[in-house]
Amino acid sequence: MAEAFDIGARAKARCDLMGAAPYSEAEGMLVRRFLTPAHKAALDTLKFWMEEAGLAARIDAAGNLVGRYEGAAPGAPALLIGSHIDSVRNGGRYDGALGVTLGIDVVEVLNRAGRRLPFAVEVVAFGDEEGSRFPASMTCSRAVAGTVDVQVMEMVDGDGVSLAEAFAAFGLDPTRLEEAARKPGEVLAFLEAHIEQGPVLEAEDLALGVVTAIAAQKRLMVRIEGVAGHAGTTPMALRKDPGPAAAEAMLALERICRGGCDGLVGTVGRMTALPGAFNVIPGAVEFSMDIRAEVEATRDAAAEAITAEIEAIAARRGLSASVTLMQALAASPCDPGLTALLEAAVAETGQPPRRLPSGAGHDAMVIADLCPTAMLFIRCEGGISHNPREAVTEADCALAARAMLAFVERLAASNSLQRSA
Ligand code: HGY
Ligand code: MN
Ligand code: MN
Repeated sequence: MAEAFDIGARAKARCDLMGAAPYSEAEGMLVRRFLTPAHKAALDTLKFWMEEAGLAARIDAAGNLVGRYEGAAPGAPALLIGSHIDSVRNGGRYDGALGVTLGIDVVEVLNRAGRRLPFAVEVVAFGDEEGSRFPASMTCSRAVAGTVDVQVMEMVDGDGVSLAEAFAAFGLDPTRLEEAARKPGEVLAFLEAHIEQGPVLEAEDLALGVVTAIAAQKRLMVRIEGVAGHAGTTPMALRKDPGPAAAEAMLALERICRGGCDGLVGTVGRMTALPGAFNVIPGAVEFSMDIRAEVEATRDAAAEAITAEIEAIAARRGLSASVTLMQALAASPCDPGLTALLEAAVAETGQPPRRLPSGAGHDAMVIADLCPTAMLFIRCEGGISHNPREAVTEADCALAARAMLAFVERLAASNSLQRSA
C-alpha cells in the first residue's frame, strides 16, 4: 500500500507537538484537562489532521471529536478507533493522545490507497478519560456508550465551576449530553491503542502487547474531621487532629493492598489539610483513594476493609470520618474474537503477540458496554507514565500502526463478528 509519510512516527511527532502550549494549560509541563482552552486547541488541530487524512470530522454532544471515513457503502456500521485527548497534571505526551494520532495515520494510509472497507472507520478523541478536572472519569466515553448519568452535570471542578457551566462555556449544550450515545447497530467494534504504562513489554524486549482485560477500579473520597486549633498552644494529648489519623489510614490502605491478590493496588493521590496553614491544627483532612483489582470482589473487599479501618481509627482518636464512593468501574474483558484478530495482526508485524492484562483504566472498559473491544499496548520507556518522562520510540509506533492496519484488514476479511452477533 502506498505511503507518503512515516506512519506511526508522524503520530508520535504529533503527540510531541501537542505536549506544550497552546495544547497545555501550563508553561513547562503538559496539563490538558477537559473543556479548557488547551483541549479546544487540541481539538482544532486534530480536526485539521483528520480532514487532511480523509475523515469527515465533527464534535459530538459530549465534546468528543469524531472523524468518519466511510466504507464501501455509505452509512455502514463503524469500527471505532481512538482514545482520550485529556491528560493528568504534569502528564506525559502519549497517554491517550497516541491512540488518536495512530488512528489518523491508519485512516490516511487507507484513504491514500483508495481502500474502502465493508465498514466505516471512525477515529475518536474522547474529551475526558482521566477525570483530572472533575471528580468522575470517562465521562465522554460513557456518554458515547449511553451509560452516563446526566447528574454528572452537577459535578464541580476545583474552582467551583460545574460541568454544565464548563459545557456552556465551551459552546456545548449541557442538556444534550445524552445525544452523544451511539446506537449498538451503528458501531461494529472499538480498537484502542495505548502505551502500556507499565514495564512488562520492555522487560521482555517486546514492542507490542495485546490486552486481555482491564482491571476494575473504585474512586473514593475520605473526610476525617477533628477540631481546628492553635499549633503552638494546644498540647499534643488534647488535640483532635485528623492529620495523624489520615496517615494511619494511608498505612492501612498500603497494608491491605500489599496483602491482597488479583493485582490489588491502592493509591492516595490527593490529600488536603483544611484550612491548610503551618500554624493551624487542621479541622479536617480530605484524601482520595483509588483501589483496583482484576477481580471486582477483591477490589470491593479491599474497599470495605479500608472503610472499616478508617472508621475505627477515627473512633479511637475521637474524630468523625466519612468515606464517599465517587465512581466504580467494572472489570472489562476484551472480546475474545477481536483479541485473536489483533494477535494475528501483531504477529504479521513480526512481533510475538504477548497477552497481558491492563491495571490502568481505559475508554475501552466503558465502550465495552456498547460493542466488542480490543486493545493494543505499545512499549513505553521504563514503564513510566503519568509523568513527563513518558517516552516511546518511532519504531514501536510504526509497528503499532502496522498492527492496527493489519487488524482492520483482518476484520474486513472476517465475518466472525456478524456470525457471533
Ligand atoms: O487512571 C487510569 O488508569 C487512567 O490512566 N486514566
Ligand atoms: Mn492516564
Ligand atoms: Mn490513558
